[in-house]
Amino acid sequence: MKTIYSEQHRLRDAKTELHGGQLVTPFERPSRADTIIKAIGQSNLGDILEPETFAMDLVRAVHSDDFIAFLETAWQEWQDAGFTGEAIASSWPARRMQSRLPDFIDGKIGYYALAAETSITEGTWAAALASKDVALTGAKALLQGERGIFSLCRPPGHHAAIDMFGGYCFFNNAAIAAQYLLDQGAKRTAILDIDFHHGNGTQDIFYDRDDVLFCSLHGDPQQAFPYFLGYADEVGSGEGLGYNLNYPMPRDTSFAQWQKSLSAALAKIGAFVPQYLIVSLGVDTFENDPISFFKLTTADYFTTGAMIAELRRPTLFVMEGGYDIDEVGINVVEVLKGFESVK
Ligand code: 7XA
Ligand code: ZN
Repeated sequence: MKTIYSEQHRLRDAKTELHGGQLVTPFERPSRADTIIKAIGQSNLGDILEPETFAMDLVRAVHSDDFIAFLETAWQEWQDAGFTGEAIASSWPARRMQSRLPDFIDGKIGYYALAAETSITEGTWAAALASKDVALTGAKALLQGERGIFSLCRPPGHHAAIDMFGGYCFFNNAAIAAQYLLDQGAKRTAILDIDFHHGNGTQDIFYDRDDVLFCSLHGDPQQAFPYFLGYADEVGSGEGLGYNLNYPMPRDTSFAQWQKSLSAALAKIGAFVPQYLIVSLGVDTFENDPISFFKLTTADYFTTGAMIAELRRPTLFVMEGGYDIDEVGINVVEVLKGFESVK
């Protein structure tokens, strides 16, 4: 299996994350990708390739123009305003207030942010652009006949909604790749999100559509970020009714329990008969992940990859979360090796 990877991810190197009332070094940091690419290199999985550059039209196909324009200039506007720290939202259009876009950057960032942990910094825009290219290059390889591809996207994407960033995400890499596959002629694409956190952004983008089946396995939003989306009764709307499936699970969920949700989601995906499968691959389901609460072990990731491969669909793995820096690489490699083990 080939890996698509760009060194441009390093441009996303925020110094601050609002966590537990403190500004800490972000959990989503460059060393995550270093660990993963090192493990890939040592694994004999296959070549590591640079991404191509794709047109912004493919980003506009899933994100609004005003949101994209905001991301492009946010850091400059923040600096122009005289703020000396990283750009962090602190005001929102809360209940019974107006969802109007303010002119001033401190208001604008609150309008477009879905949470406050994710700062915008110098280099964030460039890294986000490169990350979507990593996903799109992987999708193009599927079109060219590859059976499985790993797009080592950083920053991640699955929380990024049509017009919101947050949860360490700016562009929704998996959604951009899915839309691209459809635009290139696919009739149906499925997205399986196995990151610990609900893929609220992906759900938002495809909620009223029946050409993308979205299945997300995640920590119960009663207890876990993003808190305000990801419940089992969110099943799609309009033509999309029945094409959004959420599998929230409680604290301390073991692999035995998690695997049941995975089997259920895979059965739904199999019945949907997608031409392509995109996996939002987070390994923050790991037992030692510092910000999550499931109990998967390294060995479980191999089984997970093998189960996904049994669908026998051309599959693009798109990197999302996973914050145990020591183990994130091996856990990702185990998923990919498990996938490759099924012939
Ligand atoms: O998949 N998403 C992540 O891994 C990021 C979650 C961000 C949680 C921040 C909670 N304060
Ligand atoms: Zn996550």
